[in-house]
Amino acid sequence: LRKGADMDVRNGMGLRPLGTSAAEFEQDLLSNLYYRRGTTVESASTQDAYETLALTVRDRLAERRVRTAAAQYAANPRWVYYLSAEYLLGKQLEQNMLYSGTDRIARIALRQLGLDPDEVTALDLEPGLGNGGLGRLAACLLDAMATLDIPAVGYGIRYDFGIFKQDFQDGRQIERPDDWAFQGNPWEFPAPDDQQTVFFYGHTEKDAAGRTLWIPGEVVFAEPSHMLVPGHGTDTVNIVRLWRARGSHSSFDLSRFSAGQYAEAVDEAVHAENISKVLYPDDSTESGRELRLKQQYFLVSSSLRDIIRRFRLRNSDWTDFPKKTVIQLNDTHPTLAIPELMRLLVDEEGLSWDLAWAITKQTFAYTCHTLLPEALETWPVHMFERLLPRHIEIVYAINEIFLTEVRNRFPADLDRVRRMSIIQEEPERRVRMANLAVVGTQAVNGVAELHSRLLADITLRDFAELWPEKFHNVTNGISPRRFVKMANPALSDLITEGLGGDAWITDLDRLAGLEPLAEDASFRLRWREVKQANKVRLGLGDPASLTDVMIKRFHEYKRQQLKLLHIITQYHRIKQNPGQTFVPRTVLFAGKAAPAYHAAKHIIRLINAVAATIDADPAVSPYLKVVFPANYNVTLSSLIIPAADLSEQISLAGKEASGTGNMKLALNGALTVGTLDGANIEIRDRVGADNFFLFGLDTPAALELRNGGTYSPRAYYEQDGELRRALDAILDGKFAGVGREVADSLLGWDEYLTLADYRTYVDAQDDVDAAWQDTESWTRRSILNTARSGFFSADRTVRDYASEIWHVTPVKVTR
Ligand code: HBZ
Repeated sequence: LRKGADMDVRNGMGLRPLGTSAAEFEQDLLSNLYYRRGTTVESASTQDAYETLALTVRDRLAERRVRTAAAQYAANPRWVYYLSAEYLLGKQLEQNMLYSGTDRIARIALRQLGLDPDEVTALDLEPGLGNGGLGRLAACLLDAMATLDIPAVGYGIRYDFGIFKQDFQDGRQIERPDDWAFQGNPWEFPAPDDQQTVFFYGHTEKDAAGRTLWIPGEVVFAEPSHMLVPGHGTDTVNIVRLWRARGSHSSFDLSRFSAGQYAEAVDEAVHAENISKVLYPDDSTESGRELRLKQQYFLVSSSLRDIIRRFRLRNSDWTDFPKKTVIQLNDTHPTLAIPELMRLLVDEEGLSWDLAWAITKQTFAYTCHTLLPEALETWPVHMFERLLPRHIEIVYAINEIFLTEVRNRFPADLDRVRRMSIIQEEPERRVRMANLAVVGTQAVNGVAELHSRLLADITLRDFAELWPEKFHNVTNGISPRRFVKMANPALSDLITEGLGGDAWITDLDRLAGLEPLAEDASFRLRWREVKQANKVRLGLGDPASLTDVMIKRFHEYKRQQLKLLHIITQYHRIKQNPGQTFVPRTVLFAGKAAPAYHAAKHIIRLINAVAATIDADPAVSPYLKVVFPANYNVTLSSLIIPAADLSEQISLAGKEASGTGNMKLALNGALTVGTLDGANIEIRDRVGADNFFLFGLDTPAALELRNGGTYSPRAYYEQDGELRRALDAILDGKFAGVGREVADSLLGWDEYLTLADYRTYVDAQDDVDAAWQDTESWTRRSILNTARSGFFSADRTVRDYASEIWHVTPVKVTR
């Protein structure tokens, strides 16, 4: 195919354009069923029907994809390459029907063929290739980049097993493998021609000319495939390219084969394929695993070779590389890209070290997603040098130049040099990936205002003192397509009606136009009706009860245990006051704990035990219900978020980098009860303090209390009768004898100051109950939450990256 042909490629190739009517769609379904699945409608299984539907929808985006590739190639623009070990893309079918405008005709066509659209679409699975917020953010940013016509490619790993499936057995979390692509994945385009080779292990040597050679000990192939990333309301269709590990042919051991050891002969190939076998659950106990480091290098090496291949299609001068390329590192997981680009430029391309270093630093940018010091990735030097013997030399060389700069700026400040070194010396030599990421990039950003400030003031303070201009804030955002339009169609229709058009879907600030409607009683009534219908859709029972949701990964800093203490307090109040009425609440938890995170798993088990106790108590259950559906994922979030009245964002101030669930819930009209943490602060600033239930210590107060050395959780326990009662109930085994570990940990050390925030939290919840009783006022506040949350669109986030960090401009795809 001639590159750069800027025309309707189908016509140019004599292909028939795909029709936009239901009848034409039906014809294409039949044709795909026959030619792609080799069957007919009479004998097709539901799986056949599903795959055929997927292909027929996909075909309708293919032409836009071809035109996008041609237009982007012709423009030879500056590209954004997003490197991320995780993507939580969510189900593809519904998205691609929406983005290709085929939702309605596809359903009609299926029915015409005697197929049940709901049964067929139910087979679409979610690729769970990520853990939580970081992975979903990557997907939201790709969506926004395509919507804004930014030439971009996402790079990631095609894990055979995504994030584990969560089940409960006797209230305990158990994990099952997520074999998501077992039946095949119809959304994927294989691209075997672009296969890359990745090396590991071995040693280095100097050749006669003094150049360093890496003699690797293992060779693995990286096989790419991609999924489409369509923009909304534009013709741009970008891609996310995912790599899968394949054993090399040379690893087929012929001598063993000849010796009759047939299966053993492929051992090495099988071993190599483990690299992309499974997504690591976010868990500090995994951080020593060599296979994880191998995964990271596998992603980085194959992606960089692909980026360079693409650069060379239109360019030849290396000094142009940073002009045409910006590589965004999604956390430290892809930070090996920095020494890898140095290696490629110096060892393979023969550039001078200085030129290579200048190019490298200009090319990369780094996004940090944490504040927890223990979450900053480090790797043992001995493991690093065994796996990547050339890269450790390059890291040492980078470190030497860097530390010279530090010494020059801060003479005689040995402690600073020790803190900033890319190599940690004590208690064990380790490579500090965040330090490497800051040193090797032109921009570093946090993901909410507070987070970016704390990065510069605390976590990365030494670096911000050295290079203040490097530090930025880009507040996270979410896709309004996925989390409003698709997740909440009823609310979307009402908004569109209220605003007199659907331009808000790609211009979320227009939601401000809803403000006057908050004063319109009939609009408020319809707003409530939508919320109620969403509760019914979720299947929670009484839609009049206040739906209180806490949906996120389980972590002690997020403080699900604080919510639990409030629930137990409310349980006691109801038990103690028979005959009194209470605001009926349904509390919904959802989320996974890392498999080896025992403290988080104890909290899960206790929630399930409390839920059962309440459920079995007829005096309490009319007013309080706790539900905990298993296996939280993007699909489940899309059902829960539109039904929520109250959003729990109760992390200890200074711990949650941003949060994005908080944004999704506010946009869908939930009011927040929250601390001054992460993006909660920006949400409250925008929706207004009257429409947000604030409680708890702020960051300076939390730091002071924690670091003051005098914090005594037991003192709070002794002073507060309701708190004591709640903890005693757990200690006394009132909830099936479960959860003593949780109470012990809170009374012993309480790392995240749960007991210190208990009283203001319970008081804030009393304010919530009071506010809920004024239905009209609550609805007004709900509407204002939506109307004032347009800022949290991922489109705004991407515009911020584009202007502040990437310096890229759109490439419009025309017909
Ligand atoms: O990234 C989250 C932050 O906790 C959250 O505050 C923020 O909104 C979000 C997007 O910026 N971080 C994660 O989700 N982190 C991970 O999932 C993770 C995965 C693998 C790891 C470490 C962390 O090894």
